[in-house]
Amino acid sequence: MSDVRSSTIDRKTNETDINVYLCLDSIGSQSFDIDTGIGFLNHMYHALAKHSGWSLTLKCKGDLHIDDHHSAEDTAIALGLAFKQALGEPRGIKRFGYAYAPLDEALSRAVVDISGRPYADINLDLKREKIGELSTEMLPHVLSSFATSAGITLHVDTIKGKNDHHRAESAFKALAVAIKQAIERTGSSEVPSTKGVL
Ligand SMILES: [Mn+2]
Repeated sequence: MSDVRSSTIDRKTNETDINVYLCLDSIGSQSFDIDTGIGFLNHMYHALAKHSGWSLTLKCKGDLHIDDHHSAEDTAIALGLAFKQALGEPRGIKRFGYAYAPLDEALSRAVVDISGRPYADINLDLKREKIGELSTEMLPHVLSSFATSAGITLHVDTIKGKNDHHRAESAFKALAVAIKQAIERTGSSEVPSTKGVL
């Protein structure tokens, strides 16, 4: 069980051209090369990767001349696919993870189940129209797109916070810490389900 879990995804459509390299087992040797074309989204993916213990390369050439929608959505889909592929059959992992993460006055909670059942309930309650060049409406959409393509159940709630940058960042950090816990190896090779399959 010492092998490193990693994946590469290339996803090209008429709207975006995306390359992802993800390594789930990078604590102590993490590297990041994240360029979605949207600064605040880079910041969120960087926070997610850093606090999950991942190494992440994520490059997107998208149709930002239209708006930020396709680039934000498609990078989340590609990252979810990379996550699912890197994890492979979910044997010998904790499966469940939950965490709270603060950022100054903001506080978020994330609960994940590496269930094979795509479901997301995301409540960030952001007030601003945009943070940097990212429409705030894309932040819950990014998290739910990630959960759907990763095939995980995800609940994220921002509980407190006055500053939308802080609210969003605390949500991604909480998700990161929850995921780090859920994908942690137990040392067994068992599938963590009463069904025997996930
Ligand atoms: Mn920040």
